[in-house]
Amino acid sequence: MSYVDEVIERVVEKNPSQPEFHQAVREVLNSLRPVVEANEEKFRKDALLDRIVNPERQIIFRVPWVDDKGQVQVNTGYRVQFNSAIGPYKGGLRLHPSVNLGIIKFLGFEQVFKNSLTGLPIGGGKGGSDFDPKGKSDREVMAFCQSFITELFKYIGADTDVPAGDIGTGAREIGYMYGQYKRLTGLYEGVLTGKGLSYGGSLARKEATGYGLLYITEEMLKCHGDSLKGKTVIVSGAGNVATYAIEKAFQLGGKPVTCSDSTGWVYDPDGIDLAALKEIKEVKRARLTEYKNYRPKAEYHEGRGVWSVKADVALPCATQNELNLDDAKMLVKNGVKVVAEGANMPTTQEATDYLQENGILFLPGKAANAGGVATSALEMSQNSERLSWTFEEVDAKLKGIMVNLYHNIDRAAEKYGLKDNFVAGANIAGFEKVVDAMNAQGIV
Ligand code: NDP
Ligand code: 2IT
Repeated sequence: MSYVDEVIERVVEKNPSQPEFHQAVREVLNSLRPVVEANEEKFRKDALLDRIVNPERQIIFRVPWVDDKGQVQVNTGYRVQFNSAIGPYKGGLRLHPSVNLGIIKFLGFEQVFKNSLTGLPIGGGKGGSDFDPKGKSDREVMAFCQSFITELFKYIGADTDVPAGDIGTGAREIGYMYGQYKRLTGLYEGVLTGKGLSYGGSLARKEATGYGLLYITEEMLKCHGDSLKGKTVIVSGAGNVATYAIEKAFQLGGKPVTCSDSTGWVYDPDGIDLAALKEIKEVKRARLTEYKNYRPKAEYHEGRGVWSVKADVALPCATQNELNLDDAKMLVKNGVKVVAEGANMPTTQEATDYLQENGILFLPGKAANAGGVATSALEMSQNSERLSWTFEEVDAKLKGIMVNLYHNIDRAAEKYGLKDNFVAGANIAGFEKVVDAMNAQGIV
């Protein structure tokens, strides 16, 4: 049996009930076959893939807090410090009831390669909790965040592990966590990114993931003799990534016509009303059902359905496995040319295969959404030098990183005779740098 198959088998056997982790490992290792098989004995002897799929450290802890009725609630907290070969662990904190160890491991594993692709010195990690911020008061969210950090502060630091936002963790949560970290340690340091601008945050971090997604999509289109101008864009999600993907899509001359949340979706043929979306989600923290109050002509539908709308470009920006094989078939039938993942692993493996087999230009999340973590690394740089760069400076750097990243994955795919297979290109290019650093540092 090949070394790749052996490792996949071991991962499945040793990590039962973690289907998302298996899925992420399978996807990466399958596309590494040409690299590994060219030097299989060395990879096996050094147990390189075994080391890559085993997190350096996994921390699981109790998070007790008191709700507004005086009832004690208990959640589980996680931080998976996956790989520090190229820098301190870096990656977001997800707060969502669906969080479990397998979800955090899939995200941490993806993060290792994504962070490598940014070209910046950041290793991979991820964390979070099964806490659901939805419907909680500010005080309850603060109580949870303080309790969460009261345990996690022992394991993080500006030069060791730097968490940030993800689903359910935005500026409010990062603020409460930062305050508690500072109180416990007495350190005013860049231990978290996505901070508010008044206490060490970076301009353009909020926008970075969505903007970066559109920068890389535009660069890919440019290299294929096309552009976003005049394109109809369908977007899922209505959170941080989706909102700023919609904003940049407009700025580049596209027309985003959909967005969605976990209860329903909006189709606005005139283009999404961005001001309304921001007010509903960022200010009121409300449901998309409210969108019709702002735009009576728009359609609101319960459930899912964004992928049924005819468009040129599809941007899944909500969560994992939200675009399945049936959706992929619908996209192809409707003439979609590009799918670029704003979320982490939003497309199932079967759907990815179908899209690629049908000539869709497919940009995987670990490349397409790397602008967020890249800008987090820029926030770390600003914190280290105790300076703040302008929005324009950060945005220009972000754009440069995404353009370089595109060419890097494009070259890697071409090198192995896989032109336009950006899944393979991203996995190979991300992997090569991490492996080089691991080899140089010996068996650690
Ligand atoms: P937010 O919490 O800001 O928004 C998430 C959005 O997705 C919401 O509209 C939410 O709807 C929807 N959603 C979440 N879970 C589900 C679900 N199980 N089913 C249906 N809809 C769901 O998160 P972000 O925008 O930050 O993150 C979105 C994706 O992008 C995630 O995959 C994240 O890992 C990834 N990502 C985020 C980065 C960042 O910088 N924030 C960077 C790179 C990737 P509702 O509010 O109803 O739950
Ligand atoms: O998935 C991701 O890359 C993020 N949630 C952002 C991580 C970060 O450290 O900014």
